[in-house]
Amino acid sequence: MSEKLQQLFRERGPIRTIGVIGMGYVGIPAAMLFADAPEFIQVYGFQRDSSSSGYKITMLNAGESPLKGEEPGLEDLIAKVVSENKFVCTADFSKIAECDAVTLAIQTPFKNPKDLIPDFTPLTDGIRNVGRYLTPGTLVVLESTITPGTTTGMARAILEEESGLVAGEDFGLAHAPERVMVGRLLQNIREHDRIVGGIDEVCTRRACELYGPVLTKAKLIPMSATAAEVTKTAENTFRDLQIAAVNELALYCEAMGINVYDVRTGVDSLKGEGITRAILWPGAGVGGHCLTKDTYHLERGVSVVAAEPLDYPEGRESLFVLARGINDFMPAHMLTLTKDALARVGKDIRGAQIALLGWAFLNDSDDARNTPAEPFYQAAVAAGAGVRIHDPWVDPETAPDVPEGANITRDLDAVLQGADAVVIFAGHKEYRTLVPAEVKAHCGCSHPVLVDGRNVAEPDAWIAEGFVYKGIGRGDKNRHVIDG
Ligand code: SAJ
Repeated sequence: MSEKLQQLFRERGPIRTIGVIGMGYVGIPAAMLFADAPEFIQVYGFQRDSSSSGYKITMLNAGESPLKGEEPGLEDLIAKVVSENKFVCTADFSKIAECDAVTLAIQTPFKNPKDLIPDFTPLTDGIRNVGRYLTPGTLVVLESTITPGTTTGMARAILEEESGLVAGEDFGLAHAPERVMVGRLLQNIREHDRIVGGIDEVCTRRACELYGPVLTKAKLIPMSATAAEVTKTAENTFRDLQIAAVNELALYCEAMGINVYDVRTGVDSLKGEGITRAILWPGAGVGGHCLTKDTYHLERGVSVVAAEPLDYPEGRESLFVLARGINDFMPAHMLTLTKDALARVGKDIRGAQIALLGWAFLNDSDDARNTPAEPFYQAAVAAGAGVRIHDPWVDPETAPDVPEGANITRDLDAVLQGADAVVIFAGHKEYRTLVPAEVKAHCGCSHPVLVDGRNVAEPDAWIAEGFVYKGIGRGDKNRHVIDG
């Protein structure tokens, strides 16, 4: 433990001036909550004045939020702290030299989702900028989701190289992973327990001083920086694992001819101290930018942070990676269900017209990042089907990675017109009220197919209307007698 750093922190006194690097959906609410805390007197929001995101500087300094979508309380809070001169957004990174603490909330996306390697460039650029202006006695905190070993490895090396200072001696270094969800950013920061991991106890304590004032209902959970990195990646890995477990159960139930939702109700009924089962919901797949990548951060981490050789069952693949494989299999299973249903009425996938309902990866959301509908779309087109996409939430202009030739429309009737198969990928509320007779009229054939990936359709109502029904986990209905 460093006496020198403790002395430097004592000389600095309490944290008063804070810098937040990266004015995105993590950095902006974090900066505003720091600015609104009476303990702190000034917060700088650092944002590169680039063509793609420089507009944020002007908007934030005008007290406006550059974030899309509803974020309760954020717009008012930005206006408040700007009017009180407690927050300013700037591209002048030299002001980092004035800060007692600097946090980095810069995303680590995949360069290419296919190769599962994160693009750390934006983050390393940010860390390099901090290093350039770092002064003794400053605390640096990484909030981005990172591969375990990054804080004490790559981040520490860059900061020391750029500043000529030594982490843990001249400056503090910690990891405090963000746990925010779009739509409830401020609430999540205030109310989710905060993992705070320093490279040593002095840094951990200083980081607790930084985050303590912004928590309302939540508590601080101190640990080492690497344990904090593992916590963040593991909490999403475990959620992905839970989803994979219920997806596998759904596949088993289909094969055994039973209803997975009956089984789920039964399993979920086992509640009580230490015996509750965390059974989640089966579906058409797992999208988003958290669960699709954090498992691979954890997997890379265990090879990077090799304190001891990993002792693991000989020849067995990682359970976590297997879970990813099961979740990534679900769109292919949706195509199998579609093909099987078409075959029941003598149709082939080749030449079939498919209405794909729901491009977003989440119910009632416009977020389409890494949507499981995309691999389904690609495979269906490759199999010779025509696919029209409907989503009432996703903005076709800004949706990421929309495949070449695909277009997303909000005109449901047009997407349903002449469809041989209606395939539901997102559980949007609009799809829960579809009327089988109306959908069939648009499809215009005697036995359209309905494939329900999110349990939004009541099977008997659709079967009675002459649909060939298939549902994830609905082994009790997937071989029904075709009416009419
Ligand atoms: N999904 C299922 N079955 C489920 C739950 C989700 O198939 O039972 C699918 C969803 O359809 C979606 C994907 O998984 O395609 C991810 O859903 P999600 O609810 O996990 O939403 P995310 O990806 O936004 O996850 C975020 C994470 N939050 C942070 O990283 C801070 C995650 O840790 C949260 O648990 C999750 O939000 C949440 O609970 O909302």
